[in-house]
Amino acid sequence: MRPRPLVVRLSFGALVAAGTLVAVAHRPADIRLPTLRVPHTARSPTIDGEPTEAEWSQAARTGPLALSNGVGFPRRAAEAGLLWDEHALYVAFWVEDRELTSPYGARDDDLFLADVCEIFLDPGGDGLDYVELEVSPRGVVFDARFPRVRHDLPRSRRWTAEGLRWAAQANGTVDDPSDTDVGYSIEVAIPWAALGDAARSQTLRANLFRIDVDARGDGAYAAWSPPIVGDFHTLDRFGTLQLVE
Ligand SMILES: [Ca+2]
Ligand SMILES: [Ca+2]
Ligand SMILES: [Ca+2]
Repeated sequence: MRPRPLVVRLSFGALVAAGTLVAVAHRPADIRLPTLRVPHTARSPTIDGEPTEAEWSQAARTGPLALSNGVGFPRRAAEAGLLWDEHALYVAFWVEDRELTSPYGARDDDLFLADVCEIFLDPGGDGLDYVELEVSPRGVVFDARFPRVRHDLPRSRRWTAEGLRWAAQANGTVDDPSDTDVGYSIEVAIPWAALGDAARSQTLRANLFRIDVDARGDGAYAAWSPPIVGDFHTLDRFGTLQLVE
């Protein structure tokens, strides 16, 4: 959730300081906000952490998530796919990771300090009442609803997304640095009812993230729509999901 702001800000600041060529090429205004047309699915996928159902082959795909400072891509790729039906928004992640790490075991733990995939949804697009969902390679979930940006984290994370279903499947061993892992996958079903009235529209603002941490604690931060600054809660950098038939 909080991508070590100092590190990310420093890296972007260093680029700006290093030369106008790089800085000009990656000004936030130059990186367009993405839109995805998310198809309706007649059959809901089985939420078991293995996004292998035929429905997922019809999903809208983000393509490889980019580094969150907007400059290039992480060494280990991650991609998300989305579907919807009358009940829920379905999100899958396919993640490469050679070193799975996430020691957390309880809902709403600080999953964002280790390997994790994150979904931010701002249904009304007004920067208010937005939702943050995270799932770790162990299949632990974090759900928070913020009345406004970064407002009162302890209180915001006490919120529970009613009816949320999620699962993760690790291809490797989590928190065992003695071997080399392959990655993990995630499936999430987010009921529209959990998102409130603003979600009952054909478009919603959203962003999708992946944090890849190694055993030394070094992290790589990737996004569907790079926030540019070192903060995933940069709502004006969110992309748009269009729900189509
Ligand atoms: Ca599945
Ligand atoms: Ca919660
Ligand atoms: Ca990792």
